[in-house]
Amino acid sequence: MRNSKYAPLFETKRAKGIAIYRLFAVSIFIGICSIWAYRLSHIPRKGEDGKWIWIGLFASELWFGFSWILSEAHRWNPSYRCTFKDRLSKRYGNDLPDVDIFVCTADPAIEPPMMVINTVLSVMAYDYPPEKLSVYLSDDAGSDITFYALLEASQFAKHWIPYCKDFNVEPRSPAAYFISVSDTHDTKQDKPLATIKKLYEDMENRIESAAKLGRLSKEICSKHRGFSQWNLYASRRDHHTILQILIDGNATDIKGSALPTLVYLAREKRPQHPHNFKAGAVNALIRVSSNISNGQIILNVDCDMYSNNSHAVLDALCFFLDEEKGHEIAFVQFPQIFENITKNDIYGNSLIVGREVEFHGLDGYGGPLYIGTGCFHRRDALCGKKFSEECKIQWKGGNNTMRREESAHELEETSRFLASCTYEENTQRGKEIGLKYGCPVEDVITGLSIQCQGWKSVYFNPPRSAFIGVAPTTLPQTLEQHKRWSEGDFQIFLSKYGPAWFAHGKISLGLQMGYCCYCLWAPNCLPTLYYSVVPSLCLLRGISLFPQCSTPWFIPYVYVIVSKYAYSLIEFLWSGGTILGWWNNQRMWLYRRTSSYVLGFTDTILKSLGFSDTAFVITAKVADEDVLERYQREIMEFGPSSSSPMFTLLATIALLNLFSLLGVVQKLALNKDSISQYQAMALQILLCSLLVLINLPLYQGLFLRKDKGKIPSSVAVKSVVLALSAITCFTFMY
Ligand SMILES: *[C@@H]1O[C@H](CO)[C@@H](O)[C@H](O)[C@H]1NC(C)=O
Ligand SMILES: CC(=O)N[C@H]1CO[C@H](CO)[C@@H](O)[C@@H]1O
Repeated sequence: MRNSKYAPLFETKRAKGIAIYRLFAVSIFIGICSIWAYRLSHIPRKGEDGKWIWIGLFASELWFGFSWILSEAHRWNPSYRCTFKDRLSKRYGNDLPDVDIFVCTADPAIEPPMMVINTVLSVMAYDYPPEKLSVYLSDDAGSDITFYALLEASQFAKHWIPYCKDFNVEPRSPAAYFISVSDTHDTKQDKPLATIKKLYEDMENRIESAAKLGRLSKEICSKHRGFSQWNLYASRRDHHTILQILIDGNATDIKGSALPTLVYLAREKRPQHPHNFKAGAVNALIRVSSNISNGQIILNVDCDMYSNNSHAVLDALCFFLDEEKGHEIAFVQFPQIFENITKNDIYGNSLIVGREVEFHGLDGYGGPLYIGTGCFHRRDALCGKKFSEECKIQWKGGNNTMRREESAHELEETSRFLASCTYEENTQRGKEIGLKYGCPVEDVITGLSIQCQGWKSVYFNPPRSAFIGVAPTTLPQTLEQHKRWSEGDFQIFLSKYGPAWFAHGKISLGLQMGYCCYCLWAPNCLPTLYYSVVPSLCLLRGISLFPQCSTPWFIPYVYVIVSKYAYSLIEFLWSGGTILGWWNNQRMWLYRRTSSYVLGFTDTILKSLGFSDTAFVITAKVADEDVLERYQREIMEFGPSSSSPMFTLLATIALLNLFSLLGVVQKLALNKDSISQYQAMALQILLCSLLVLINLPLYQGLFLRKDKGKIPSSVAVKSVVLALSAITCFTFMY
């Protein structure tokens, strides 16, 4: 018995075989240094062709080498976690803390109410004492249809939660569960299953028809006093606080057991007050929940991510409640897993290397980033408290339960003003307290500042995923998402929280490097653009930029290229990807860098010079049928918003390389003597051919396809003209 008191609730393991990896990394580093040495020692003399071209190439390679060094922070010291839930239950029994769950939604058209309530139901059904669980939905659209859906869900929950517990159902999102049982038939459950499914479908019908109609009938509105709050509602950007406790502490399910508290919140919005997007919504939830349930642990999920594991709360608590190390931990981040990924992950959206490799690496240096969803927070830390040894909470003994005794109605009245838009004026909220404002990736900057306050974070990636969401299904959506991320991360780099200087001395060097890796996504566009355009143009003019096969300088290039790509392939396969998936991922690497990051970079620069303003684009979660069909067949989707400058850029670069390669082939065919000249340029030809090969789907989209997902002809014409004029200009210059 005495021993069990000292048994930890979680364990951290270091990776095996790390020494071999480090030796390998050192060998690549030597290769990179040799490449730099080659560039430096072979700068063309004054008067020779291409001195500036050469220097540009050197700068790019310097940058690539430097980013590679930064990315080693993700691989040098990985760690892995596991939890002991049985010890937790034994030790804490009835003393488990209150947990508040925040679900955020922002637009009923992009995030359908059915999806939202499936997320809500899945987290309400967690395997956790229901009287200690409170679920808050923040609806930034203030949509009465979403409210209606949540009201329906609160009724359905009275049947769903006991059903889940009786039959040990997984996953606990009804939609996902019904899909999963439709193939496996269990006769013992048959009748209850049929009953609950019927209830769900009836509810779905009612909600969908209301959503289709776009408004609620008088009959529905008369059912609940909550609807009267919409009487004064002017518009999505102009309304007072709407707050409704749909399930309070006294409600019970059909079997007489307690239910989790359920709260709907649409914070006040006025056109003259900035609402600060999701960060503003979460901060309003933090305040309102502190008055209603005040759980010391907060789980934050996006409305498109349902819980796939009803024990995830217990997993997270194993970290916070561990007697030895738990008090240092500010947040526990779970990975994002997407169910919409096709087999070969055509848009590289599964981010599996990030999930299986990079975040484990960050964890080894003091903790992963906070990525906005699937994350458990300690309330104190999220509210800006500095870490100190006194932060230890006495979880045992029950004095952490601050549940209020007032009635639901009184609580609503006293909480409402906490969500008003003037409440934050002249306070530290949005700066030091809660999520930070003014950054498109409010989550990352908030996580960084928490870590800078001395807290640690934990990355927990269990074999069975805890949260499952949907990823974008078209190229424009994917690129748009990456634009926002790269822009936000770069803003953090330039801000007063920049991981390179602000964080210095506050977090470990490895973590600083790890953050910089993400924060420097956007400027990556410059060397990548250079590398994918200039060598190909030079090829046309016969300017050689790489060492010949016969010189020893050729070796470091080949070694670095081959070993780096071979390693990345192995890493990708090890993370669970396919070979074609890796190839697609390389393409997306190029596309993101030559489109999203370019726009992210220029926007950030313009913004810091004061020319434009932050916009927050939500990624769509629904798609047309024919778009989905093409997605499932892994055909790249360029439409319909593909008139954006991103696609002109991509197409122009692809065509430039195609023309350059065709030019070389033509010269070789016409003039046999040039073979020896081009032999000397083997690496350059290889680079250009690979660029053409990886761009094949783009050429198809430009010239061969007829469906709606192809690149519009206006973009095709524009990019042909641009590519040809670039080649002509270059020919004149050199
Ligand atoms: C989701 O949970 C189920 C069990 O309910 C499990 O079989 C499945 O593998 C999980 N999904 C993922 C992506 O891990
Ligand atoms: C939003 C979205 O695109 N959802 C799709 C995810 O993928 C499944 C099957 O692969 C589709 O049925 C969903 O419609």
